[in-house]
Amino acid sequence: MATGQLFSRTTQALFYNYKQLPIQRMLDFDFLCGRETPSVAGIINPGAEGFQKLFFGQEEIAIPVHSTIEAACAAHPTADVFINFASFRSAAASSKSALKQPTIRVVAIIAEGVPESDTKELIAFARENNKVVIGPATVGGIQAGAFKIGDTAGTIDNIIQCKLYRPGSVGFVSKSGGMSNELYNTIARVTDGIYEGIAIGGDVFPGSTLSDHVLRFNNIPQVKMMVVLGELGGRDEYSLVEALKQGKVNKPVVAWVSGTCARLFKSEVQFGHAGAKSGGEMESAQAKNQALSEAGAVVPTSFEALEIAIKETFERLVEGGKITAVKEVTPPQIPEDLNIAIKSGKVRAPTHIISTISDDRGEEPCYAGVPMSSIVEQGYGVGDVISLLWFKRSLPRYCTKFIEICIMLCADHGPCVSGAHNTIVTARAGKDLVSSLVSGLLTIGPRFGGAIDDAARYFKDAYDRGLTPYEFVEAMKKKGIRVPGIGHRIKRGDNRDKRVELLQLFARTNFPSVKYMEYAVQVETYTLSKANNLVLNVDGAIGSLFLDLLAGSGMFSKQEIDEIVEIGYLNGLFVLARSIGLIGHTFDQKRLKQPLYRHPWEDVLYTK
Ligand code: Q5B
Repeated sequence: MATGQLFSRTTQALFYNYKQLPIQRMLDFDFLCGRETPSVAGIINPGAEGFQKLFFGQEEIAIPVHSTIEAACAAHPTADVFINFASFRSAAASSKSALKQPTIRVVAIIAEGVPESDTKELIAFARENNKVVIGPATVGGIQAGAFKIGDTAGTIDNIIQCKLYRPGSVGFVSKSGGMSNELYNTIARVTDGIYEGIAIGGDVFPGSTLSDHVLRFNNIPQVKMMVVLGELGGRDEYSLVEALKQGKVNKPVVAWVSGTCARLFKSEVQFGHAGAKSGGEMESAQAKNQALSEAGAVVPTSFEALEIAIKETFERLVEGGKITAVKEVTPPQIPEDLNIAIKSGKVRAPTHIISTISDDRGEEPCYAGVPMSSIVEQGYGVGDVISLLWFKRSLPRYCTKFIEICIMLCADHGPCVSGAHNTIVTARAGKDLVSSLVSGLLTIGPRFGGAIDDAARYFKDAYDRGLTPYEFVEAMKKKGIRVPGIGHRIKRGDNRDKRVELLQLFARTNFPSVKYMEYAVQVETYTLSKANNLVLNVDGAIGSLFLDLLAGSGMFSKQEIDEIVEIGYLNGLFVLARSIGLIGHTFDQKRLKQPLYRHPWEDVLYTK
């Protein structure tokens, strides 16, 4: 690298704090310039490690993510630029750590509001160790056709328009990052373009100054002229005045200090940057412009005249044979991101999922079109939420109340049932909540709790076909199928299940019709005549009563009822309800610090 040169086409950076967009913009710039290697070698994301997928042209690449600056520098010893996207709170500490790394040569600090005392310390450390700090409060910088810091120069369209994908002959340094974009454009219009552009940042104490960069540009053979954009406030421009006076700069400098309007204000004015404050006379834009002009810089009469001053200076250099025509290249097309192309209507892409029950894209999530705020404000209960998410409609209050009763009654049935037993054993094996819960849930099926759907299917079919309970039960027996919803391990004809009685009472009081449930009761009367344990169980009660809810509420077409029964929605009630109990059993075992469960030998029949 030539003296003064900060970057090249092979420069690689470490990027501190994962920010997808500026990193992707750097990689897009690389691709545009025809770089062979990505300019971001690694990302430092404090506390996280792994890889981050990003695009390099059309190809996806995995950029290593490191949890510490030290680890990143050790892994990428040739990456000598540190781009610091830390917040103002941690920018100073992380920049200092980076400057201490022997591999890091340049540190760019993007954050605004870094305490001045911290910046001064960083500047002193960088000077002692022959390192360069750009910023704080900077957008960064760019070497055309070679390397770009973060968001410098904005969008790809702007970079192409400003011809920043290939080097020109102008070295540009500015305090303002925003104005840099403006000047990249101007310079591209009236010269052969930028060689390197740096925004030093608008703080009172910039890590590197306007004159630091002008003197550097003076040593870069490809830079034939310099453009400097200063601003009112501070005395940074006077170090450039001194350098010019001392003859340290032998290439033409076109300069403008903005903020001449400050005089129109009666009192002191603070402009956008921390350092841009109309202070004493020496710090005024007028005084600085005059001093620069007297020192030999080309200083126009106004900002509007800056473009013509740059143009004339450039043309003089061309006429004097100091600048040879730049070889124009056509940059490759950057593939457009799919989401941007879709938004602009340029392409269409098939979706992979259809969803009809909820939408979280708007201001607030909606369940079946009902916004969350309405659910809360209108006092909806869990039964209403189930109506919306399972049945995609708001059901009448007696229906949602029935759903809630089902959930409350089925939430638990003691520690001895299959599901609770599995959950308890799993929790005692030291497994976590989800594992304990699912091991219990997995027992729900045709024998335990999961007979609601089949009960609804068989009772509906038998009732709709007009079968007598006798015909129905005997036909099932012939097929070798146990009647779903009938029978219980502990409940008997003389020891009814209270849950069934409560559900029946609620439905008889509130439902317009309970024809399916009455049919199930007649089936029970017949099965009880065969054996005392063949009661209508909780699954059978819910299955038959849900048929009544579907048929009697007037909210479902016949086709919809058939579909609900066919798909099998109703076991969901038991699954949902029993999850409450199984979670409780998990907590109970953990709270009681129960040891690993081992089934006693005495309880196993060992036989051949
Ligand atoms: N027999 C539930 O059986 C159980 C018959 C039948 C015709 C029937 C059994 C069954 C259908 C599935 C069902 C939900 C396995 C139950 C629940 C949630 C729970 C659980 C809890 C909670 C019980 C004795 C004789 C045999 C059988 C005959 C039995 N059921 N015939 N239709 N349905 N039901 N499940 O007591 O001639 O001697 O060979 O499969 O609805 O899970 O609390 O525990 O909240 O957690 O073991 O309430 O009924 O009877 O197998 O010894 O049979 O009756 O064919 O006849 P058992 P078994 P035979 S609610």
